[in-house]
Amino acid sequence: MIALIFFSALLWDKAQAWGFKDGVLHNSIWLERAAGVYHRESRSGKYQLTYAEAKAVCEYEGGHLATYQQLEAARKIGFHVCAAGWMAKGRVGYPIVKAGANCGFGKTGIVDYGIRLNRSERWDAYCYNPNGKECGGVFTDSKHVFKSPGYPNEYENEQICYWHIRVKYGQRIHLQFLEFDVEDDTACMADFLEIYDSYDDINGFVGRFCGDELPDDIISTGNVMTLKFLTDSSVTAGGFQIRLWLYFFLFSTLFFF
Ligand SMILES: *[C@@H]1O[C@H](CO)[C@@H](O)[C@H](O)[C@H]1NC(C)=O
Ligand SMILES: [Ca+2]
Repeated sequence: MIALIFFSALLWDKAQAWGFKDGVLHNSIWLERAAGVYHRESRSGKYQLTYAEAKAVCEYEGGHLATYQQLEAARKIGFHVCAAGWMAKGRVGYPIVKAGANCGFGKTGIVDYGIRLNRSERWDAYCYNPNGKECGGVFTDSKHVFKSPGYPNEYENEQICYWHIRVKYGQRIHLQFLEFDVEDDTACMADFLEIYDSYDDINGFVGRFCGDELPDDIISTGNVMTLKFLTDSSVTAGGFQIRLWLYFFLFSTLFFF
Protein backbone atom coordinates (compact mmCIF):
# COMPACT_ATOMS: atom_id res chain seq x y z
CA MET A 1 0.00 0.00 0.00
CA ILE A 2 1.17 3.42 -0.85
CA ALA A 3 1.91 5.60 2.10
CA LEU A 4 1.43 9.23 1.23
CA ILE A 5 3.67 11.71 2.87
CA PHE A 6 2.04 15.02 3.55
CA PHE A 7 4.53 17.77 3.89
CA SER A 8 4.67 20.04 6.79
CA ALA A 9 7.33 22.58 7.42
CA LEU A 10 10.02 20.20 8.52
CA LEU A 11 12.80 21.88 10.32
CA TRP A 12 16.18 20.67 9.38
CA ASP A 13 19.19 21.83 11.22
CA LYS A 14 21.91 21.88 8.61
CA ALA A 15 24.46 21.44 11.33
CA GLN A 16 23.25 17.85 11.75
CA ALA A 17 24.68 17.07 8.38
CA TRP A 18 28.13 18.27 9.25
CA GLY A 19 30.74 17.14 11.64
CA PHE A 20 33.15 14.39 12.46
CA LYS A 21 32.47 10.73 11.99
CA ASP A 22 35.23 8.26 12.76
CA GLY A 23 37.59 11.18 13.00
CA VAL A 24 36.81 12.32 9.47
CA LEU A 25 35.12 15.61 8.66
CA HIS A 26 32.24 14.81 6.37
CA ASN A 27 30.74 17.03 3.72
CA SER A 28 30.93 20.24 5.62
CA ILE A 29 30.17 22.23 2.54
CA TRP A 30 27.49 21.73 -0.07
CA LEU A 31 28.60 21.52 -3.62
CA GLU A 32 26.32 22.17 -6.52
CA ARG A 33 27.53 21.84 -10.01
CA ALA A 34 26.47 22.46 -13.57
CA ALA A 35 28.72 23.05 -16.57
CA GLY A 36 31.62 22.94 -14.17
CA VAL A 37 30.09 25.60 -11.93
CA TYR A 38 29.21 24.91 -8.34
CA HIS A 39 28.15 26.79 -5.27
CA ARG A 40 30.23 26.83 -2.11
CA GLU A 41 29.40 27.83 1.40
CA SER A 42 31.94 28.37 4.13
CA ARG A 43 32.25 25.60 6.69
CA SER A 44 30.76 27.99 9.20
CA GLY A 45 27.64 28.57 7.14
CA LYS A 46 26.02 30.93 4.70
CA TYR A 47 27.58 34.28 3.76
CA GLN A 48 30.89 33.93 5.57
CA LEU A 49 33.46 34.29 2.78
CA THR A 50 35.35 37.44 1.87
CA TYR A 51 36.47 37.79 -1.74
CA ALA A 52 39.97 36.54 -0.93
CA GLU A 53 38.58 33.55 0.99
CA ALA A 54 36.12 32.69 -1.77
CA LYS A 55 38.94 32.77 -4.31
CA ALA A 56 41.08 30.54 -2.08
CA VAL A 57 38.25 28.00 -1.62
CA CYS A 58 37.87 27.54 -5.39
CA GLU A 59 41.62 27.43 -6.02
CA TYR A 60 42.10 24.85 -3.28
CA GLU A 61 39.83 22.52 -5.27
CA GLY A 62 41.69 23.04 -8.52
CA GLY A 63 39.29 25.59 -9.94
CA HIS A 64 38.75 29.32 -9.75
CA LEU A 65 35.91 31.75 -9.19
CA ALA A 66 33.36 31.47 -12.00
CA THR A 67 32.96 34.36 -14.38
CA TYR A 68 29.54 35.90 -14.95
CA GLN A 69 29.46 34.16 -18.36
CA GLN A 70 30.24 30.75 -16.83
CA LEU A 71 27.51 31.21 -14.23
CA GLU A 72 25.05 32.24 -16.93
CA ALA A 73 26.01 29.21 -19.08
CA ALA A 74 25.32 26.97 -16.06
CA ARG A 75 22.05 28.73 -15.34
CA LYS A 76 20.90 28.09 -18.89
CA ILE A 77 21.13 24.35 -18.26
CA GLY A 78 19.29 24.53 -14.98
CA PHE A 79 21.74 25.69 -12.30
CA HIS A 80 19.55 27.43 -9.74
CA VAL A 81 20.78 28.59 -6.35
CA CYS A 82 19.11 30.97 -3.97
CA ALA A 83 22.25 32.41 -2.38
CA ALA A 84 24.54 35.23 -3.47
CA GLY A 85 28.18 34.37 -4.08
CA TRP A 86 31.42 35.87 -5.26
CA MET A 87 32.34 35.52 -8.92
CA ALA A 88 35.55 36.45 -10.69
CA LYS A 89 36.63 40.09 -10.60
CA GLY A 90 34.79 40.77 -7.34
CA ARG A 91 31.30 40.44 -8.74
CA VAL A 92 28.45 39.06 -6.59
CA GLY A 93 25.22 37.43 -7.73
CA TYR A 94 23.26 34.21 -8.04
CA PRO A 95 21.55 32.16 -10.78
CA ILE A 96 17.76 31.90 -10.93
CA VAL A 97 16.04 29.49 -13.29
CA LYS A 98 12.59 29.45 -11.80
CA ALA A 99 11.12 32.69 -10.54
CA GLY A 100 9.90 32.47 -6.97
CA ALA A 101 8.46 34.76 -4.37
CA ASN A 102 11.28 34.24 -1.87
CA CYS A 103 14.20 34.39 -4.21
CA GLY A 104 15.37 36.44 -7.16
CA PHE A 105 12.74 39.18 -6.90
CA GLY A 106 10.39 37.14 -9.10
CA LYS A 107 12.76 37.28 -12.06
CA THR A 108 14.90 34.70 -13.83
CA GLY A 109 18.51 35.23 -14.89
CA ILE A 110 21.59 36.15 -12.91
CA VAL A 111 20.62 38.37 -10.01
CA ASP A 112 23.61 40.67 -10.22
CA TYR A 113 24.80 42.70 -7.25
CA GLY A 114 27.59 44.09 -9.44
CA ILE A 115 31.28 44.47 -8.73
CA ARG A 116 31.72 45.07 -5.02
CA LEU A 117 34.01 47.86 -3.94
CA ASN A 118 34.24 46.38 -0.46
CA ARG A 119 35.99 43.02 -0.85
CA SER A 120 35.56 42.33 2.87
CA GLU A 121 31.84 41.76 2.47
CA ARG A 122 30.86 38.18 3.17
CA TRP A 123 29.02 36.05 0.63
CA ASP A 124 29.17 32.48 -0.68
CA ALA A 125 31.29 31.50 -3.70
CA TYR A 126 30.64 30.31 -7.25
CA CYS A 127 33.55 28.19 -8.42
CA TYR A 128 34.32 26.86 -11.88
CA ASN A 129 36.03 23.51 -12.31
CA PRO A 130 35.36 21.79 -15.63
CA ASN A 131 36.77 18.48 -14.31
CA GLY A 132 34.09 18.00 -11.63
CA LYS A 133 31.90 14.84 -11.66
CA GLU A 134 28.52 16.41 -12.02
CA CYS A 135 25.20 14.96 -13.09
CA GLY A 136 21.52 15.76 -13.05
CA GLY A 137 19.56 18.28 -15.08
CA VAL A 138 16.13 19.74 -15.60
CA PHE A 139 13.28 17.34 -16.31
CA THR A 140 9.90 18.30 -17.63
CA ASP A 141 8.63 14.86 -18.77
CA SER A 142 5.56 13.44 -17.09
CA LYS A 143 7.26 10.03 -16.87
CA HIS A 144 10.89 9.42 -16.13
CA VAL A 145 13.14 7.07 -14.19
CA PHE A 146 15.95 8.78 -12.28
CA LYS A 147 19.00 6.58 -11.81
CA SER A 148 22.11 7.16 -9.79
CA PRO A 149 25.05 7.83 -12.14
CA GLY A 150 26.43 4.64 -13.69
CA TYR A 151 23.42 2.53 -12.61
CA PRO A 152 23.23 -0.55 -12.56
CA ASN A 153 26.87 -0.23 -11.56
CA GLU A 154 27.77 1.35 -8.26
CA TYR A 155 27.86 5.11 -8.14
CA GLU A 156 31.18 6.91 -7.77
CA ASN A 157 32.79 8.88 -4.98
CA GLU A 158 32.55 12.66 -4.88
CA GLN A 159 29.46 12.80 -7.00
CA ILE A 160 27.23 15.85 -6.99
CA CYS A 161 23.90 15.56 -8.75
CA TYR A 162 20.95 17.88 -8.95
CA TRP A 163 17.75 16.92 -10.68
CA HIS A 164 15.19 19.67 -10.97
CA ILE A 165 11.73 18.47 -11.93
CA ARG A 166 9.10 20.74 -13.39
CA VAL A 167 5.77 19.46 -14.72
CA LYS A 168 2.81 21.49 -15.94
CA TYR A 169 1.25 23.99 -13.61
CA GLY A 170 -1.49 22.29 -11.57
CA GLN A 171 0.09 18.84 -11.91
CA ARG A 172 1.73 17.05 -9.03
CA ILE A 173 4.72 14.75 -8.98
CA HIS A 174 4.69 11.23 -7.61
CA LEU A 175 8.07 9.64 -6.85
CA GLN A 176 8.22 5.88 -6.40
CA PHE A 177 11.44 4.24 -5.23
CA LEU A 178 12.17 1.13 -7.29
CA GLU A 179 15.67 0.36 -5.99
CA PHE A 180 17.62 2.03 -3.25
CA ASP A 181 21.09 1.26 -1.91
CA VAL A 182 23.22 4.15 -0.65
CA GLU A 183 26.11 3.91 1.84
CA ASP A 184 24.48 3.57 5.24
CA ASP A 185 25.28 5.64 8.30
CA THR A 186 23.00 6.79 11.06
CA ALA A 187 22.69 10.46 10.14
CA CYS A 188 23.19 9.94 6.38
CA MET A 189 26.27 12.15 6.49
CA ALA A 190 28.47 10.19 4.10
CA ASP A 191 26.33 9.70 0.99
CA PHE A 192 22.71 10.72 0.71
CA LEU A 193 19.79 11.57 -1.48
CA GLU A 194 17.78 14.60 -0.45
CA ILE A 195 14.35 15.47 -1.78
CA TYR A 196 12.86 18.94 -1.79
CA ASP A 197 9.28 19.93 -2.48
CA SER A 198 10.53 22.99 -4.37
CA TYR A 199 12.78 23.98 -7.27
CA ASP A 200 15.85 24.49 -5.12
CA ASP A 201 17.58 22.87 -2.17
CA ILE A 202 16.74 25.63 0.27
CA ASN A 203 12.97 25.36 0.68
CA GLY A 204 10.57 22.45 1.13
CA PHE A 205 12.94 19.88 2.60
CA VAL A 206 11.16 16.52 2.55
CA GLY A 207 13.80 14.03 3.60
CA ARG A 208 17.34 12.75 3.49
CA PHE A 209 17.78 9.11 2.58
CA CYS A 210 20.59 6.55 2.79
CA GLY A 211 20.89 2.83 3.53
CA ASP A 212 19.10 0.07 1.66
CA GLU A 213 15.53 0.38 2.87
CA LEU A 214 13.11 1.53 0.17
CA PRO A 215 11.69 4.91 1.19
CA ASP A 216 7.92 5.45 0.92
CA ASP A 217 6.45 7.13 -2.11
CA ILE A 218 6.58 10.90 -2.12
CA ILE A 219 4.00 13.22 -3.61
CA SER A 220 4.71 16.88 -4.24
CA THR A 221 2.43 19.68 -3.17
CA GLY A 222 3.13 21.66 -6.32
CA ASN A 223 4.51 21.14 -9.84
CA VAL A 224 8.23 21.25 -8.97
CA MET A 225 10.68 19.11 -7.02
CA THR A 226 14.43 18.80 -6.56
CA LEU A 227 16.53 15.68 -5.98
CA LYS A 228 20.06 16.12 -4.71
CA PHE A 229 22.53 13.26 -4.54
CA LEU A 230 25.86 13.79 -2.84
CA THR A 231 28.59 11.25 -2.13
CA ASP A 232 31.78 11.56 -0.11
CA SER A 233 35.25 10.32 -0.93
CA SER A 234 35.01 6.67 0.19
CA VAL A 235 32.66 3.65 0.08
CA THR A 236 30.08 3.42 -2.67
CA ALA A 237 26.97 1.24 -3.07
CA GLY A 238 24.48 -0.03 -5.63
CA GLY A 239 22.62 3.23 -6.18
CA PHE A 240 18.97 3.88 -6.92
CA GLN A 241 16.17 4.04 -9.42
CA ILE A 242 13.23 6.34 -8.78
CA ARG A 243 10.18 6.47 -10.99
CA LEU A 244 8.47 9.78 -11.62
CA TRP A 245 4.76 9.74 -12.39
CA LEU A 246 2.10 12.39 -12.45
CA TYR A 247 -0.07 12.11 -9.39
CA PHE A 248 -3.82 11.90 -10.02
CA PHE A 249 -5.91 12.27 -6.94
CA LEU A 250 -9.01 10.95 -8.69
CA PHE A 251 -7.38 7.63 -9.54
CA SER A 252 -6.28 6.95 -6.02
CA THR A 253 -9.77 7.81 -4.77
CA LEU A 254 -11.23 5.26 -7.16
CA PHE A 255 -8.66 2.76 -6.06
CA PHE A 256 -9.62 3.04 -2.42
CA PHE A 257 -13.40 2.93 -2.90
C1 LIG B 1 33.25 46.41 4.32
O1 LIG B 1 32.44 45.32 4.71
C2 LIG B 1 32.69 44.83 6.00
C3 LIG B 1 31.83 43.57 6.18
O2 LIG B 1 30.50 43.80 5.84
C4 LIG B 1 32.40 45.90 7.03
O3 LIG B 1 32.68 45.40 8.32
C5 LIG B 1 33.26 47.11 6.72
O4 LIG B 1 32.94 48.14 7.60
C6 LIG B 1 33.06 47.56 5.29
N1 LIG B 1 34.01 48.61 4.98
C7 LIG B 1 33.66 49.77 4.45
C8 LIG B 1 34.76 50.71 4.17
O5 LIG B 1 32.49 50.06 4.20
CA1 LIG C 1 30.48 7.09 0.34
